[in-house]
Amino acid sequence: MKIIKSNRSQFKDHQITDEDIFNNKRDFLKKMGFVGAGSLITSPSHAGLFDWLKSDDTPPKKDPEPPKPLNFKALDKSGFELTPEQKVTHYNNFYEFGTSKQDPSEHAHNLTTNPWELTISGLVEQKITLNYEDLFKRFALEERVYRLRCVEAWSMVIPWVGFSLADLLKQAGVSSGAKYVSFKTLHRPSEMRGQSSRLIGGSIPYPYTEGLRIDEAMNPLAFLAVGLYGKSLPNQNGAPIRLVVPWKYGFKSIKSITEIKLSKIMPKTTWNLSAPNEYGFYANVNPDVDHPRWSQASERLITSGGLFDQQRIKTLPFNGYAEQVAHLYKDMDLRRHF
Ligand SMILES: Nc1nc2c(c(=O)[nH]1)N[C@H]1C(S)=C(S)[C@@H](COP(=O)(O)O)O[C@H]1N2
Ligand SMILES: [Mo]
Repeated sequence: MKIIKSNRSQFKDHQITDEDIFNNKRDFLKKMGFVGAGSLITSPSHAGLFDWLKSDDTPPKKDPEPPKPLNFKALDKSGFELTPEQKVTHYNNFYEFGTSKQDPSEHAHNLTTNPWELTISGLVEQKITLNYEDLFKRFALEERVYRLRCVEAWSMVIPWVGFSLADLLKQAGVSSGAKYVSFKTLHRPSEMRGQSSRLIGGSIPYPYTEGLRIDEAMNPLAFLAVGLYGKSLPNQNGAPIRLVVPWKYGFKSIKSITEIKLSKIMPKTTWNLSAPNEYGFYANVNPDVDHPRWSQASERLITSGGLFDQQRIKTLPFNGYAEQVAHLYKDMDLRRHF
């Protein structure tokens, strides 16, 4: 797994042009070893996410110190092929819009993402409310390529844009009693058809909620994405802001977040509430613990091939990020805490 980190501060603030973004992106793709990456990069005319960089009169604040490169290790020597953007945005799980893989791309355009409010509250030193613009301006954006491994045994390799969850939590200030973080998706049945019909949205309780232990949340891999493929997130992928926890099954990576709350007690989470014997709170990717109804030993990697002509690869403990996160669970029985 190649993970790249690039920081907005390397851009020359508001002087940047779409062409610069384009070239910069090509640079990282080259560094990542994606040869012939030309077909993968967004064309300059689609760099919507970064439009504010040009229009902003006041240059964005620079990081006080340059970000330290994280010691991410490649999963294999050749690196995985990025999943084509068309598949990342048209094969989705977002039950608020329907339970089939095509439902989100067909129905999520009705979602209003601007204006947006995200609050960080509970056991924090200072409650924070972010509006739509804050999501793109307040933190140094970086691109990270992570593999998303769904509990249904398929995976994709996705170039996200966003910032570390830890950056946000540090701004709010974690109070000493805080042990867990919970996340809530927007609840707006008028725009999310699955929230008002069990036939469409399945039998899970809404709003969708997820949670992490505080040390998991502070791990540098835990990421808040506001974009993918160099553009702001399409609604079906969780606009305007969603969590990405690459060492856990995809259902932990909650979409369209409006609320983040720090607490002393372990929060209830949507899939665990609906089927506690199938979906645990931790949900760490683990090839040795099968889902009660299927094996987790391998996965279908969604690449540029046809839907039924995909690469079958071995599933790795913690989805290949063991070096970065295994220490978080060193005293735990991972069969019991699945
Ligand atoms: N609010 C919400 N978040 C969600 C889901 C959902 O149904 N609702 N599905 C989850 C599941 S099961 C997966 S695999 C990922 C899929 O993300 P993607 O569609 O961007 O690939 O989102 C997760 N986040
Ligand atoms: Mo999933």
